[in-house]
Amino acid sequence: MLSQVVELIENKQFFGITTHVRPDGDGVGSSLGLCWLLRSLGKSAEVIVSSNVPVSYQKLPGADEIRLVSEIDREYDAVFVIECSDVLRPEIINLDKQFTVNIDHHATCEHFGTVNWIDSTASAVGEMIYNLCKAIGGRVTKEIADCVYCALVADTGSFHYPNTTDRTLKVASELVKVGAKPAEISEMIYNNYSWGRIELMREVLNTVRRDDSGKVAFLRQTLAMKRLSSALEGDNANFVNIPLMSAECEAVIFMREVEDEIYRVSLRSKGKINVAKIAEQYGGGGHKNAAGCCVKGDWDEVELELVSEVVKAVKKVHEEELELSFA
Ligand SMILES: [Mn+2]
Repeated sequence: MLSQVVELIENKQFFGITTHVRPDGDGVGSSLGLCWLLRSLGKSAEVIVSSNVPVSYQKLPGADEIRLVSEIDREYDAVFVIECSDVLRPEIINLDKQFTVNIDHHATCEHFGTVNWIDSTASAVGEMIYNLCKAIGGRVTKEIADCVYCALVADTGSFHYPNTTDRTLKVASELVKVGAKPAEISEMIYNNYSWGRIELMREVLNTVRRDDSGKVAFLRQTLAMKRLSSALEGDNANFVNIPLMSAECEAVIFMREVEDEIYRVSLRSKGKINVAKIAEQYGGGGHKNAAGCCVKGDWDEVELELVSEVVKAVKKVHEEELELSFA
């Protein structure tokens, strides 16, 4: 919990901070925000990750100092693990042998840390980093504000998603007050695509189909598409959200081939449709409206199975709503 995190920061000196592979805006923004906070308290801290930081986040203050590692290669008093369902998610060897501080806002997170602070009411880990800063009596510097604001924008889809609360907006307001520039940060995150990403998007969108009801869309990215475009790792992020922009579409399945017959699946939904439950059936997890898992097997067969699960979930919500309207 928060008080334990405050206490251990006060009692220790050398900190590592890491997040999951293929880090997103919350992973990078929160890690860097925490790094700046620790340094402002006179501590030694660095961010380590096992895969490249997406271009969109490379301009965040401190991003150029993020170290790419495959194993723990320094002595830390503690390593913060940001936004990870388990200790293997960062894909850093020997991380499990460290004193770890697990900070996450996913309810499905395992309590793998030596210390665990999970707040599933937070819109982003960024919101928790802000709370930590306040709890420890730190000053929210411009650097912290930029990084944490980026985390909030990324995880709430620019304050579009249902995880956006009055607290999220209050924190965002405080960050803007100390110097975070909303227009600049949004520009950095969203208008920063490589041309390779546009080319990859063209190929992926070409595969989009819908189920008979028209409510469930599915699309895929093959290894060949990735090879043919000049897209970089992380350039497929957010493709899953594109079909949801259609009024008819209520849920989306995006399958990305990572190896022959192995796919990373992203699931998105609107309203009450719970895709986290479906992801969990396949050993994954996430939030009600945004979840992911990894599946293996014949592409068409796996896709058919996933589509039928999601269609079932959509139907269930519509049936419940119908029942309510008669009640
Ligand atoms: Mn997050």
